[in-house]
Amino acid sequence: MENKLNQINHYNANDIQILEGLEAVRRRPGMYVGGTDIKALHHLIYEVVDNSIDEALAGVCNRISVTIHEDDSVTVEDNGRGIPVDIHPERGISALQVVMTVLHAGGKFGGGSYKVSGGLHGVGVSAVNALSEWCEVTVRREGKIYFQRYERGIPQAPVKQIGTYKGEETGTSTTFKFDREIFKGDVNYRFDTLVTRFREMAFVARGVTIMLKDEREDREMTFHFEGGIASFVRYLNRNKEVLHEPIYGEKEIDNIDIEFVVQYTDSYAESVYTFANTINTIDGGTHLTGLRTAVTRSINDYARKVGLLKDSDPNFSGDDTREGMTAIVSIKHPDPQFESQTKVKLMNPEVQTYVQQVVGDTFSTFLEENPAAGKAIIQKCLTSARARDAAKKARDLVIRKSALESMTLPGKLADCSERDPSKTELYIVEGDSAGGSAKQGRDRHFQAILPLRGKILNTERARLDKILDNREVKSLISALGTSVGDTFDISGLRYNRIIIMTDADVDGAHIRTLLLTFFFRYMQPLIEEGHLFIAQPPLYRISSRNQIYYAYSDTEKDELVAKLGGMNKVSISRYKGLGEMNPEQLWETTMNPENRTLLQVTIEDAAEADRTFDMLMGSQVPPRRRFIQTHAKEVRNLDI
Ligand code: 0RA
Repeated sequence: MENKLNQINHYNANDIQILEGLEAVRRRPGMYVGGTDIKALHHLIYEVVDNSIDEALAGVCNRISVTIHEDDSVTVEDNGRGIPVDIHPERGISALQVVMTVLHAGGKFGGGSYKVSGGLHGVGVSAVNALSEWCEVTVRREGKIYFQRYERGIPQAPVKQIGTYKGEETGTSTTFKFDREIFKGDVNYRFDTLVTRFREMAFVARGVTIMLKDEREDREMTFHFEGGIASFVRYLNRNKEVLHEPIYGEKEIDNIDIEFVVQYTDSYAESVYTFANTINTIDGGTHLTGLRTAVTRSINDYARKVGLLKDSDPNFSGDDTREGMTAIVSIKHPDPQFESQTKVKLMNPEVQTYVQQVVGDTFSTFLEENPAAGKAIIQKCLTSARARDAAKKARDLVIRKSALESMTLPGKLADCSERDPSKTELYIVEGDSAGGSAKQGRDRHFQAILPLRGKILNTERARLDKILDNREVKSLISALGTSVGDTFDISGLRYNRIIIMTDADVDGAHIRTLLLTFFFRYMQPLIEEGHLFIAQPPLYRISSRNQIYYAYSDTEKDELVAKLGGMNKVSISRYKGLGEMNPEQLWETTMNPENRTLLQVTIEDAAEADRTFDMLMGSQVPPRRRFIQTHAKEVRNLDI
C-alpha cells in the first residue's frame, strides 16, 4: 500500500516536469527536429530508427522493419533488447515511460551500456512522441509483452503487461502518427527519400536487414548488405567505368572503429560519403580530411617511386587526386563530437590521425601489390592535373588580357546595347554564316551574338584542356565575363541567358556536347543557376498556298502535312543548317522570345554531355562498347 502511494506521488511530481518538456517540443519543434516541414517529418522516422540502429551497432539487433500505414502512421519494429520496463529508481515510473516522455533520456539511458550511439538530434524518441497525435509502444522482454499508449506525448495509462511470448526474441515496436496540428499543410512521407536513407544505413550497419513497406501504395523494399560499405561503393559506381577493384580497409584504434573504401572511376566528379555512428556527416569533418590527406600522400609517394612523377614534376594536389574518386569513410566512436546539433560535421581531432593512418597503410599496400591499378589511378591524376593547369593558363590569359586591354571584348562578338545583364542574352552560334544571319536577325537591343567557328572545335577533337587553349573558347570566356574554374565568379556575368544555337546535325550535336562539357567542368554555377539554354531551330519549312509553316519535329511535320495537304499542294524542305535560314526566318523561328522555345540545361544534362564527350573524344577502351555497357547495367539493391 505504502509502496503504491509512493509511486503515485512520484508520478505526480514527474508529471508536471514531463508535461513541460513535451510542451516545449510542441511549441518549438525547430529546436528538436529541425522544423515542421517535410524534412522534419522524415526526421521523426529517422529518430526512431536510429534507436534501433543503436541496438544493431551494439550487436543485439539484426532486423528493423519500417511500415507506413494507410492512415500515415508509421511502425518501426526491431529485434533488439527491448526498451527496459522496470521501475526507474529515481523517478518511480517504468523506464519505458521515461524513455518515451523525458527529453534526452532515450538511447543513453541505462548507464551508458552502448559503445556508440547514433540518435540524430540526441533528443530521442520522446520528441517524436510529443509531436505525434498518438503513439503506441510494445516491448518484448523476458518472456513478457508490455504496452503503453500516448496522446500528444501524454501517457494514457501506466505501462501494462498485455501478454507473454515464447522463444528468445526480444524487441521494440513503436507506432506513431505525426500530428497534423504541428505538421501543417499537405506534407507526407516520401517512399524514395526513405529508401535512400535506409539503403545508406544498411550499407553502413553491415549485416542488418532493413525492411521498408509502404501500405499506402503497396510497395516494399528490403536492404541487407553483407559487403557493407564495399557494396556501397559498387552501388555508387554501378553506372561508371571503374579503374580497379574497391580498396577496402578496417581497423579499430583506441576503441574507435574505422572503415573506408575507395574506388576510382573514369568520371570527373568526386563522390564521397562520410559517416559517424551511421549518421551521414554531409559537411565531412576530421574523418574526411584524414582520408583525403592519406590518399593524396599515398598516390604521390607511389607515383614518385615508380617514376610516373619525375623529380621536376610538382606533387599532385588534393584536387588532382579527387577527380573520379568514389569513397566512403565510416567511423564508430564512443564519444563523437559534432560541430552543431544537426550533426553534419565531425570534429574529433584524433579521428583525423587514425583515419589517415588506416587509409595510408591500406592504400599504399594496395598500390604496391596492384601495379596495373596503381598506374591507371596515376594516369587519371595526371589528366586531372593537366586539365587544371590548362584551365589556369587560360584564366591567367583572360585576366592578363583584360587587364592590359581594359576588358576588351572579342572582335567577333556582336554585343547588344542594353547594359543591364539581367535583361540580356548571348547566342553562341555555330559557324560564320549562321552567325551572320543571327547578327542581322537579332534584336540588337538585348541580344548579343558570338559566332564560333565550328570546324576548328570539331576537327581538333582534342582533350578539354586543349580546347581551353582554343582561340574561340577564349573569346567565349571573355565575352561572358565570369572567368573559369576556381576563380569563376558569377557576379561578372554579362548576360542573363546564354543560348547555344547549333545545327540539327551530327556536327552540331558534337559542338553542343563540347560546349556543355566545357560549361559543366569550368562554369558549373552558371548551369546550376539556370543561365544556360539550347535554342530549338525548326527542322522543316513547309509552304502551302504562299503561307510558310515551321515544324520542329518529325511528328509536327507529319501533322502539319496531313492538315494542309488535304486540299493543297504542299512543299516541304528540311533545314540542313542554320545558315539556310535568312535573318528574318531565324528571328521568327528561333530567336524571337514570343515564338521561340528554349531548352533550359540542367546539371544532369550537362553531366550526361560530359560522359558523352569522353566517349566521343575516345579513350583506351573501345568507346561504343563502353557506352553501351555503361547504360545496360541495372540498379539492384542486393550485394553487387
Ligand atoms: C534503453 C536501454 C536499452 C535499450 C533501449 C533503451 C532501447 C531503445 C529502443 C528504441 C527503439 N528500439 C529500442 N531498443 C532498445 C538497453 C537495454 C538492456 O540493457 O537490456
